[in-house]
Amino acid sequence: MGEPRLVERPQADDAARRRAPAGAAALSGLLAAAAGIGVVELAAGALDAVPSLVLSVGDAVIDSVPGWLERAAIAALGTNDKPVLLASIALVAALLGAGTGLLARRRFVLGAAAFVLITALGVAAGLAAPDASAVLTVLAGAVGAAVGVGVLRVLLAAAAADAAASDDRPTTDRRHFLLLAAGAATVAVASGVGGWLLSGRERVDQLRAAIRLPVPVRPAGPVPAGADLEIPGLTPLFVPNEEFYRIDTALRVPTVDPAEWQLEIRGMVDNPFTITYDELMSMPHIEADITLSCVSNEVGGTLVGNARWQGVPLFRLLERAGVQQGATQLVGRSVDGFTAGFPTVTALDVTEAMVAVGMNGEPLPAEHGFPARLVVPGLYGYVSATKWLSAIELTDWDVDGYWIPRGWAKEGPIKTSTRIDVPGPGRTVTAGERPIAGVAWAPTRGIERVEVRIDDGPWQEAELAERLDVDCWRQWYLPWEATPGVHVIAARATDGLGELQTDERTPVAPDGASGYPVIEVVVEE
Ligand SMILES: Nc1nc2c(c(=O)[nH]1)N[C@H]1C(S)=C(S)[C@@H](COP(=O)(O)O)O[C@H]1N2
Ligand SMILES: [Mo]
Repeated sequence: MGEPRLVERPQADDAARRRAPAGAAALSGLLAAAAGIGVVELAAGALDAVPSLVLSVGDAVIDSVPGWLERAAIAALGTNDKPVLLASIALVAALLGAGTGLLARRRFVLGAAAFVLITALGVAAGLAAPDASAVLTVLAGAVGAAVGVGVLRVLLAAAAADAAASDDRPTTDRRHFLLLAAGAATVAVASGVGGWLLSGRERVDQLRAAIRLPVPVRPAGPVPAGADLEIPGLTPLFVPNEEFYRIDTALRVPTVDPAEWQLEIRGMVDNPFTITYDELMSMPHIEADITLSCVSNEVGGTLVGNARWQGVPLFRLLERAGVQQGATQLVGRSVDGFTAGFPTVTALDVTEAMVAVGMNGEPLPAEHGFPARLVVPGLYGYVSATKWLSAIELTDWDVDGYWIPRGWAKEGPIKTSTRIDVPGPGRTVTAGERPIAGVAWAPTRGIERVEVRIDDGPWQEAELAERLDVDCWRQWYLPWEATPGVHVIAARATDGLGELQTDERTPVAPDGASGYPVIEVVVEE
């Protein structure tokens, strides 16, 4: 490729040293990095034992970032935290690539060495992935670095030739460089996309599609008419799976083959055992309507959702294992290393606490923990709702789950909360008869009353949707004659024990936000 052309010219290295313009050298380095990364990602997609080095670097960042920063990122970015992290990694990779190009322009070996060093750091991050094969990962990194260095050399030589010839025959040489650059970009994009497609997501979705959930022995029962008010803009009683909020530390959604999956019940138990997916599916299942909330949910926030979950009650598995005295904490462990722990008595007392395999009538979506996760009514997700569950460990209270050393409370009961959904985004309506509507939740206690206050008026009792279950949120609404101007609307809920939610405003850390939601609505003529 281009070799014969180069022999009539000075040595490629000399030309590169003296003549490749800085801009072209930076572009060459960037494209070389992209091509090298693309090839490694292709290998990662094709081979289970080779982790994506880009995602591994992201995992390393997530693991090493201090708790307060991780919290701040979730607070600022919510469920966009992952795309932002990946975009940052891409930006840093692009800058490093461009820098390497500039270094190689002065001395090629230095640029090549920088390339190998950066790749080695990526490989080091990759080796920390749970099922990485050391040999294959190093090999993939070596191939990626070789591709990067090769592309860099070819592009720099072409850029140098272009510069050297810019007086006599600029157009052919420039076209030659641009063609090579376009070729490198194509390799980068095609291999990167190929790697993504091969990465196992497709396979998991196929495996999911083939699964039939068993008929529960204790179904959740029909939803009474009037349990969903169906007011435009009001969050539906059951949030569709595709719209359900997602929060986790997993940059790559774990792709678990249920045929190979096992759940281990171990620790302080008389009869530790493991159970396969088929065995779990053949046990008696229950269904329960449970509202799940993230402790990072701000007052008025969207990190909360309600679904119909199906699975095996936790207490059944614990009965079989025989929980020992002193096993005060139940820790769920994920295939990706995440852990979350809560009091063992909750698992025994709350009969709807389950190892869930179904969500809204479907096998769990990959993002929500396929093939199995924990769902425990009344507890924030960070202490309870372990996705991609691999083990249930009975232990004492000394063990800390993932988020505890990162600044979150050891225990995480969900606070009684309400949210105003309507008037919706923009909070601008025209004058006239307008509903004010929202959802309120206090899992395990239920919602007994919601009150709404408009401006400085009295607290008015809202209409509640038909009761479904104490673990499940309840919609509410208040008819309102909206008059032109700006209005301030507040809401507050009372749980099934008659306790009013606190009006004390607290931040999400360490144990969940509290306070009444307050919105401002602009009413136009
Ligand atoms: N494996 C794993 N499970 C996890 C988490 C995680 O980071 N990894 N996050 C937890 C948190 S903080 C919450 S709020 C819930 C969110 O569940 P969802 O994404 O299905 O809504 O999952 C929990 N389970
Ligand atoms: Mo969470």
